[in-house]
Amino acid sequence: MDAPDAIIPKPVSVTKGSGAFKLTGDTKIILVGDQPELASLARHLAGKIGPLTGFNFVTVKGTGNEGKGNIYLRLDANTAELGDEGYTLKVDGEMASLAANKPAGLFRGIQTVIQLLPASAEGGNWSIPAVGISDHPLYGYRGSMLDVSRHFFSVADVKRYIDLIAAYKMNVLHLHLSDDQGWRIEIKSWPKLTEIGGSSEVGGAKGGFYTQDEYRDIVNYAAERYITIVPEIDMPGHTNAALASYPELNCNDTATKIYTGTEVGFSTLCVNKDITYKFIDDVIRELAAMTPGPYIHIGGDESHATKKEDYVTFMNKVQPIVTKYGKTVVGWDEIANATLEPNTIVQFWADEGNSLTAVQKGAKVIMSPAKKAYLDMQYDSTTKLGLHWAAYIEVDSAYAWDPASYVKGISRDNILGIEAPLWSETIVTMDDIEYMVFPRLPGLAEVGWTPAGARNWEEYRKRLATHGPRMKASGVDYYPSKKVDWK
Ligand code: IFG
Repeated sequence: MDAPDAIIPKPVSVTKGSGAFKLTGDTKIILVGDQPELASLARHLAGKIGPLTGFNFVTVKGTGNEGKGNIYLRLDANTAELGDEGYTLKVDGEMASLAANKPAGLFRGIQTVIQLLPASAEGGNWSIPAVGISDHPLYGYRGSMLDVSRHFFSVADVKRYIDLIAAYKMNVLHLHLSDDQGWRIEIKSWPKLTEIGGSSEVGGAKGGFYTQDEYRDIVNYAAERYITIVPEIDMPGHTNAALASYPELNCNDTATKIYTGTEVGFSTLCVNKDITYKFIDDVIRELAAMTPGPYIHIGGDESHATKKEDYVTFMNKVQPIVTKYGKTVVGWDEIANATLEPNTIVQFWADEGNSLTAVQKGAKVIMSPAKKAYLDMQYDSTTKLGLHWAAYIEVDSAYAWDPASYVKGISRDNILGIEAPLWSETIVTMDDIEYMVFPRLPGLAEVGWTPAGARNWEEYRKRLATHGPRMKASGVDYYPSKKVDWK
């Protein structure tokens, strides 16, 4: 299978030409236009194909008429159908030209250019096959979630994860920053949240947390890859780390114990105390101030220790706190039982009824069905890591579904996009992350990018097979599923 046929996510249209554009030590990256983002995009491209080819790609500003032997980056496509993330790529025997409406589109197109080159030096042929591509995503929200609460992961691990999902054109990383076992983000007005709440994790190791500067570093790193960070503070349930940090947050004014197990549904903030909402206001204020993205996720799942009417009261009081700080609320599907603020987004994970309620209330839905998109689900009963309460999810099952017909009554227009969560009860290292996330994530990225009518497992599995060498070249310790004839 040649490179233009093996791109993941599958582009909207690919026309193969004859010949190829040979990269040499003289190949320049020419910036056409004076938008400031062009330089950092060129640095990203050179940073990827320079080490690969051994060439030092010089970047210069130009007019687009510098002739053959160059790679052109331009932001003048002005093609409505490309939207904010679409791009066109034209490669003939003499040059390559990438164009988009917006910088994000050029960044997504650069991922395609990288996939048109061999994955490693063994490939040896530094030519980009002649091709005409026009491409743009189906959904505007295509993400993954890292649970850094059950087990804490370093800034370096999170940055690596960002690199890995950026290669498949994902544009959101949802960070599950708090839960029963750990509070992972510094809140200056409530310092014990990390001093105490960040001091442990599942299994009792030392846990950890991100200082506000480290969080900003992650946000900036993601933004350079046109990935939006969506921070989650789970509430009113999944709050033991906060309840262990501050006695006053508990209805009985007694701090709970640090929890290092993996049970769920036993904790709740004290819904009837004023200090609870002062606490939430302080947390959301500080979090919003360091989060440029539009969303703050307030969790809302598995609040089994909160009376239903108290849960509704709580959610009706908390949503305005988020919108007051200029952010849009996201919540797990149980939040649909509250009165939803006009723009609140509901993330479907398990209860189809909740998600239908959300749609009936006019909310957009993020599709994260646990039976398809939960990356902590074991591949099969022999998988050493992960859980299987929702399903065993092999590579084909994670791919062969359509968000727009998965729940009767939820159609394309109700869907903001898709997200693949990785819960970390059983996930301890970056290797564990890579083993559970790959090779399922590329398929989920395609579910978010490529229309269902253009997708089928038998065709996709052949493309995925050629990405084995790519994952290996990136040092990704992926699960070698038997469903794929790996190259
Ligand atoms: N459900 C819980 C998660 C995690 C997960 C493990 C949601 C929204 C089971 N809530 O998924 O905290 O424990 O698969």
